[in-house]
Amino acid sequence: MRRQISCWSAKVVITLSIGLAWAGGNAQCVADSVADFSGVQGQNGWYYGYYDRDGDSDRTYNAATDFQLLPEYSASWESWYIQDGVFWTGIWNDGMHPNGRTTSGGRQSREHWAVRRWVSSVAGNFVIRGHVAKHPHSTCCGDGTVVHIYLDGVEVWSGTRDYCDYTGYDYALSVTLQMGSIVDFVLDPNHQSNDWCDGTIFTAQIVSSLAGDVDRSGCVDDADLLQVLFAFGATEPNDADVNCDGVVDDADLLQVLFNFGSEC
Ligand SMILES: [Ca+2]
Ligand SMILES: [Ca+2]
Ligand SMILES: [Ca+2]
Ligand SMILES: [Ca+2]
Repeated sequence: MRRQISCWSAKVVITLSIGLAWAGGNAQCVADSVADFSGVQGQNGWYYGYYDRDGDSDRTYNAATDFQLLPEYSASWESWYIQDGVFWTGIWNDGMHPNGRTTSGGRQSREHWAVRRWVSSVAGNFVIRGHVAKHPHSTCCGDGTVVHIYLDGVEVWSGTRDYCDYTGYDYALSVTLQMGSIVDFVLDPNHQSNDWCDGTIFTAQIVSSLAGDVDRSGCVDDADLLQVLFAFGATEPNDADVNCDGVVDDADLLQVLFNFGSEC
């Protein structure tokens, strides 16, 4: 692969005159719930909250009025929570936990849904993708959980996580975002409101709808290829990290090549 890369590099450098658009951030990977996670509300556009369903008269999640911020963060547990020891409700880098009417460990019987919120800093067509599974620290019990994604208050996707499914599944959906669009990643304890063993991995990436369009010109072409080649080996956040795995390498180059000419 490296031999091919050097050939490509020589070819494109010699034959092309390119105007590169070096934008800040990563044009391919707009947001990542795991990499962006922090103990600061609003950092990188992420907010950590919950929905007090038993305190809501219509028991229907309204993103505009029912979202509340989780008030506490534990640096040692690297997790957001509310009233430790009173509710299980919490959010950490790759997952979350709800609280249910049927609960355990001395927690209060009350239905809370965990809500991880992202406020869009981009506009256009994107893909939201991620993984859902039972958390490895959670034993096999309970009735599983339900995950939802709401875009500007409208549920656009939902899935279930079975009580003992450690393998889980990937999801992906295409969306159109506006600047300031609100995307809520929501975990509810399932219809029985039983939170036993409800620790759930629920990750989210917001990525370009056109893989390989590094400079977001709307087309995958020489300019994108050059940008990947120039950044080859980079491990800091980089536009050329097409597959959003934190490094610019062969896999990113392949995605550009596979999609070369798309939308041009
Ligand atoms: Ca409501
Ligand atoms: Ca449950
Ligand atoms: Ca492009
Ligand atoms: Ca990569």
